[in-house]
Amino acid sequence: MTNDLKTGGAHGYLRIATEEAFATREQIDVFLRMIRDGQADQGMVSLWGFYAQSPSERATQIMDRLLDLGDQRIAHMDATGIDKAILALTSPGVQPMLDVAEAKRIAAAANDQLAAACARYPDRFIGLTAVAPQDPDWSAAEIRRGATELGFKGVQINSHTQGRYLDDPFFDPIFRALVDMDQPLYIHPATPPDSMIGPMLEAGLDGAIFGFGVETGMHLLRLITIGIFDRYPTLQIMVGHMGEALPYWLYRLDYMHQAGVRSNRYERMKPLNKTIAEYFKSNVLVTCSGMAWEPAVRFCQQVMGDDRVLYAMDYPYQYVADEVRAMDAMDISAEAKKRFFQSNAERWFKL
Ligand code: 1DF
Ligand code: MN
Repeated sequence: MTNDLKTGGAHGYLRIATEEAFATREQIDVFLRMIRDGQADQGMVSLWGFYAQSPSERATQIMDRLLDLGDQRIAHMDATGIDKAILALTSPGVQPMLDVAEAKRIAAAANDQLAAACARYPDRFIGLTAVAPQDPDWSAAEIRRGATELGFKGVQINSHTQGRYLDDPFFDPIFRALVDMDQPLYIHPATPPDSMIGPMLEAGLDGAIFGFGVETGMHLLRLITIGIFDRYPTLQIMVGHMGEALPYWLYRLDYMHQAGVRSNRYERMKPLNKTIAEYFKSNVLVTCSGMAWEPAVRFCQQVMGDDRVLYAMDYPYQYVADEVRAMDAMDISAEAKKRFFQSNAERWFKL
């Protein structure tokens, strides 16, 4: 990597990376124990059976980088011109853990560890709260603790929790806490649940290559079509990977949604206050994690507004200096580029 990527904003903007991952040792150890004891779902075996056990260069390097919230991470941010990283406990967080007391203990400890790292590097690290949706009331309290005591700026949930989706009324305390604290929810991908993963796993498509995006896009659509933004009009939900492909689908989604509503085809598909495309312009935020691709970024800016598209690197899973250069070189106005890299993150995370 050459040193042409500088932090400090002399080129006109700070680079704030909004989907950056860390892990804790005890989190990974529980994943490994669950795999060993036959308690892990197929997605966990595929994902963490690989990263936590493979001797390959990708797996060992990523494990080393995930576990570091110190000088190595800062050096890598410096080397790629990343001024600030918005950090979250890596997917699937503690969500697959069957022992709920253990899940809560590990999430709280991860939050404490992240808060300490943010205190050590206050101008470089920003935290998102990890929760254990298995216990929604505890998660609501942890969201409040994150916001009021730890200085965190949002919440990350890694898609489904043991096959349950956030549109289930069971999880409502989480949304109430988010709205009360006025913080965004980042729905980060996870491997699809066993009920969905079969044909993807068979083809090696269960992970970040495809399964992540399909499952997470569906999750956001479930929330929109159940009317989450009619119930909570101020709620903002972020998704990575250029909106998990949903922006590209908006026309068809709205056409078929309206056709379905008019014909009463599904009991739970009710009329909404807005079109799905309109919710994308009022309640959805998209980051370019894993998708440092100008045509996709500009398409999302065009359909959602350029105040709703944010930069992300997805360190350490996609640590590529040339991707930062590609985003720097986008043929958009200087003002739009500053919104993309800096001001949108400042606005929506209230930095
Ligand atoms: C991968 C990609 C893993 C992303 C991730 O978390 C992740 C991967 C476990 O490449 O296996 O966050 N990602 O967001 O693209
Ligand atoms: Mn990610």
